Amino acid sequence: MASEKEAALAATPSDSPTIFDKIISKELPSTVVYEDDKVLAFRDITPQGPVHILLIPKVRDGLTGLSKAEERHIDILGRLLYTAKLVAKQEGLDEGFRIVINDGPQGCQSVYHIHVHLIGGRQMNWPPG
Ligand code: DGP
Repeated sequence: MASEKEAALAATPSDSPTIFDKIISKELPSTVVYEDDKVLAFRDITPQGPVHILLIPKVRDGLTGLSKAEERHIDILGRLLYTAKLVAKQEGLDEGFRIVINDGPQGCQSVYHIHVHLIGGRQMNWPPG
């Protein structure tokens, strides 16, 4: 399997449907840890820590990545971050966690449906790679 970096460099930034649409529709199985009418949170298939969860808006509405955010997305962006905090608590990440939003090829984004990575359960390093 390609590395995350290779996958990101191979991905074409676009507004086309992504694998996450199939996860939202449940056509593709995933381990869902939180769901409401706006947000879906599920375990990442290539975890970078004991806990690695992706939080996505159920409706993408042009938000392929953070760099495409417009004023109408402010509510969903806030909701994604607030939900990440709720899920971190639910996962018992009381000692801390890392939130990541990769954007574009240099940011190592491979799926063009905005997503928040919630990673925890181990000591993080800084700076990131
Ligand atoms: P990014 O590189 O920031 O675009 O992150 C995309 C993430 O999506 C990456 O960590 C792997 C994850 N991913 C890709 N395909 C699937 C899938 O089919 N199921 C799940 N659960 N995660 C996936």
